[in-house]
Amino acid sequence: MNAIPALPYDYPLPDLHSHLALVIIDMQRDFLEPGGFGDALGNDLTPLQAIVPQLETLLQTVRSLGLLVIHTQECHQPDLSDCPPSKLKRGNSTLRIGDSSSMGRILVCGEPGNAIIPALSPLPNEVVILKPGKGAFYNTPLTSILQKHEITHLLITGVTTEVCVQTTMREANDRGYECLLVEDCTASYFPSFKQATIEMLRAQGGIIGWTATTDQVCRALLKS
Ligand code: TIU
Repeated sequence: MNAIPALPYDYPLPDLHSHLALVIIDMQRDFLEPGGFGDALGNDLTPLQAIVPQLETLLQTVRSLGLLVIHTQECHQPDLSDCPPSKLKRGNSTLRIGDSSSMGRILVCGEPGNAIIPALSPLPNEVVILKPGKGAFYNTPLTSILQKHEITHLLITGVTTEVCVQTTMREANDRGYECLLVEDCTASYFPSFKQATIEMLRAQGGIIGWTATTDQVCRALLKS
């Protein structure tokens, strides 16, 4: 059986590549660019911007193999009816979800800042999941899309590692998916949180899943 060298041990690939999908979580202007939600929360954006080249490499490889690509966007309807009051009120930021910023209304579907960054723009044949929560399974059609495509294995990437990425990986693991987090294709505004997340996900014999680098993933996929 083909495998990706990974931690805590090799990640067994499915018999058919077509059962493997790439998930790219929330690589949106709102999280990566000045004036967006991440910036409004007072974060340093540079760790998130730094993963873009590796994600471009991984995306190119996955596209060349014809695998399913799933992008997610954290966003809400313009009337914010899908945003719980707790999420709306949380924090002490001057800019809140739904407020106007230099890139349009913060975390609202269809606004310029809510778009995926141009370097990783979805192709017309790729899946885009609009999600109101942190996890990509909550209040979205993701489960039925994965079932329709007979996906069993997920390569997970994106931002932020300990928030939407970790939540999604835990949700996927509970639903029976074999998940590998691509270490250098995920980032947090807090590098120590990224490191802690990587370690906790793969502890106890891969309690939530595996981790590997872009290079390890791409080499294994291209030779298998
Ligand atoms: N604020 C933060 O770290 N993250 C989010 O709110 N969303 C995602 O992680 N995508």
